[in-house]
Amino acid sequence: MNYLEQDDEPLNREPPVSKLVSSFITEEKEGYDRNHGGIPHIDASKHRVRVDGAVQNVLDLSVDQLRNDFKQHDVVCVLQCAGNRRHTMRTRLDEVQGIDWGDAAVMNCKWRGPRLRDILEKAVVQVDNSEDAHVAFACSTQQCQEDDYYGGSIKLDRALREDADVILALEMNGKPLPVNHGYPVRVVTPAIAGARAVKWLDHITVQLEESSNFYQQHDYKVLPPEAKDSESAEPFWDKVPALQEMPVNSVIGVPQTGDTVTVGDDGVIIAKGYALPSGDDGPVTRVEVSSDDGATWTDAQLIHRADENVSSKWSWVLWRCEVKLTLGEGRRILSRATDAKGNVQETQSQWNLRGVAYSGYGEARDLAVVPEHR
Ligand SMILES: Nc1nc2c(c(=O)[nH]1)N[C@H]1C(S)=C(S)[C@@H](COP(=O)(O)O)O[C@H]1N2
Ligand SMILES: [Mo]
Repeated sequence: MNYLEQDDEPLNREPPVSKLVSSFITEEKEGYDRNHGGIPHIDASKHRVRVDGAVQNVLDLSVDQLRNDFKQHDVVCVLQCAGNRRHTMRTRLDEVQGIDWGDAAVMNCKWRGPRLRDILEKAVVQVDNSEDAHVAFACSTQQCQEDDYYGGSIKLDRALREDADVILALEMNGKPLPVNHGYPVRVVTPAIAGARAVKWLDHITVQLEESSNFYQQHDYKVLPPEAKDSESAEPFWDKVPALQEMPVNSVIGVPQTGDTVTVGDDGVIIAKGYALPSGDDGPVTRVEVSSDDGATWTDAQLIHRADENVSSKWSWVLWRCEVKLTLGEGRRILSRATDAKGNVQETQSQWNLRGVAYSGYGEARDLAVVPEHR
């Protein structure tokens, strides 16, 4: 048994967003944590990832095999909880169910490991049409709050697409995965909601249905507005698709709602934030900022970090922008992002019971603007 112990309480936390937007690559200690159960402590030397289902060769891969028998691939990508920005939906639109995430349930890291497609190639997938099939991931050692293991799935054709960069990550930012982020191996599915990036991965199944796990079927879905409470939501869970790709988004990290900001004679402050592309349509190509409730917009400067041989399409951009504000109380700044395919961030998202995929304009409200020298 490679399952040693499990911390009891699910660890859920996010850093201050002002801190998050100060570094293009999110350091381990600044990364958010999202867990539906305790954190398993796994002995990597005994750990195996089983690959089965609609495959010709069932595989039982050790961590050494994952590292040595397959080409290692680097991906810089955002990992974002589908509940990121839930607090904004809850306070700006209406009450929702779920952890009260601010704007920092997201991180941009460099991940390294074998491509899932290379592993599936070795297993030899046996399905007539990859468009109708799924790849399910599981961590069978993690007892969760709503199910007795954690699991999720993505479409098989996405897993097989070389340019979709789905990997089984063994490293984060050049080091072995930290225990809380899935040591010794997790799935990394660029542009797809964090819920499918299964940590402490021990089982991959090629199958004709989606994962039957609670977190695929009964959570992480954008329910229609008619689903107003748990009871009225019930009939919709089977009908609404599982959330996969996340929408174009941007957030203001500095200043924050309620801050007092100091301006010189020019009335200018520097606003900073991050912006995320929609699904496959990255990178973000434009971020605009407004200090007059959206009447006029100024282009922000985008900060990328090019990495040789690594696609820039999955990562965030950080942005900074000089913004002119008038002295007084109740000032507001807005941000909106556009990605390479022309998807533009919407003013507000539609309310949904679970408060997922919020992507309305970034906003810093109730700013008090005071002069530098009084
Ligand atoms: N085994 C397992 N994998 C998991 C989860 C979990 O609870 N257990 N949470 C998922 C969710 S909802 C998110 S948003 C990401 C969070 O990853 P992190 O904790 O490394 O930030 O992991 C996903 N993978
Ligand atoms: Mo999540």
